[in-house]
Amino acid sequence: MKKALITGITGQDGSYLAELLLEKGYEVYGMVRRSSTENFGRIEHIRDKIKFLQADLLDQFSIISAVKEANPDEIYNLAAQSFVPTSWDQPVLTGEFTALGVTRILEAIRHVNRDIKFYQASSSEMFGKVLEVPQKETTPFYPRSPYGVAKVYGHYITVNYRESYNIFGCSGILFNHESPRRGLEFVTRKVTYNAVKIKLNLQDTISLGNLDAKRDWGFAGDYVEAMWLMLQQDKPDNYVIATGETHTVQELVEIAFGYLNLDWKNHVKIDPRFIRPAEVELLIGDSSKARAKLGWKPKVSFENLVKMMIDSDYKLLTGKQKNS
Ligand code: NAP
Ligand code: G4F
Repeated sequence: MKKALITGITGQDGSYLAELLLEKGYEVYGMVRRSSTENFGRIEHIRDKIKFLQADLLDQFSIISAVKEANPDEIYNLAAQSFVPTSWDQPVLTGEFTALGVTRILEAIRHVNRDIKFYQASSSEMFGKVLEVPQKETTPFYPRSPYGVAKVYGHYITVNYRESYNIFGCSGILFNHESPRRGLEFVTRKVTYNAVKIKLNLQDTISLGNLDAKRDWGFAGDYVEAMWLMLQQDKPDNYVIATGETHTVQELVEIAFGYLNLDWKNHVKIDPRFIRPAEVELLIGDSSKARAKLGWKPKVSFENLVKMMIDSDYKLLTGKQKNS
């Protein structure tokens, strides 16, 4: 039985990856940080099957202890301060978690067992003000937020430990991926959750920022499969994971409100508080390398993803299925 340690197991991706690895027969360890109230909502249904280890990305010794205790075959580093706007408010902390946290895990691998395979959750935010369309593994980076800058560090430190110490480290450059388990502050979930509330007359409007930004949005459940596939290859490498389609925030709004038979123009307000100091205007990924080498491809379309999230939020808010 293979063993895997997942950091960020309480997050969106951590929960889907834990499900996938349990299905594949792995013994799954989850690294969690101490909190005054438990934050296991996304993994409640599988918590009995997971072995939890307390550690924090800021604390080197706790990470070494967790790695020693689990002694896993694979580590998936999904933990991070992952919300881009917060990275302008807390740039130092974002650097500590999202950049240096990666080095702390790699150092634990170097000291405990160099045969552990390592997955780093890199991001399309690294492409920022894009220098090529579509973006692929060789596209130069131009990050536009402290978060993006921190992810560039995490990417290169993973490549560096691969080249310096022969550690099997993979960097997955994942484009935006969403699900009913997405945090409420990210734009997809913000739109689906609040559109349902509007439909139910619980509120009348939703405030958003830049409706023209374009993103390559996929389904998180499809993307965790790519993470696992990367660690099953003979050699470590970097891979772009994306759908190859891009949509504006406005299209997202149109689909979500349209599915609820609402006219979005009556309910959406633009609030400058949600406009970013520097925007990533366009993301669209070329995942042909992952498709050819990993045999990976996305299964859920953008429209079905938005509908899946609306259906889930409707059930969450009413306790009933939405009639189509
Ligand atoms: P998420 O839902 O925000 O989850 C982040 C996880 O990190 C949570 O489990 C959180 O724990 C944990 N964490 C944060 N700070 C920590 C610390 N100091 N010590 C230990 N754990 C800590 O993020 P996600 O959407 O699942 O994304 C997973 C990873 O992929 C992140 O690294 C993100 O930056 C990256 N990524 C995401 C996307 C995307 O579109 N979703 C795309 C590219 C890359 P708590 O529950 O305790 O807060
Ligand atoms: O949903 P978002 O906050 O995601 P963003 O910034 O693209 O970052 C996500 O994807 C990255 C991968 O590219 C991950 F690395 C990162 O961890 C995270 O998961 O914003 C998407 C777009 C932006 O252009 C933003 O300006 O939506 C625009 N937007 C417009 N109004 C809004 C809003 N974003 C948010 N969060 N809230 C709004 O009201």
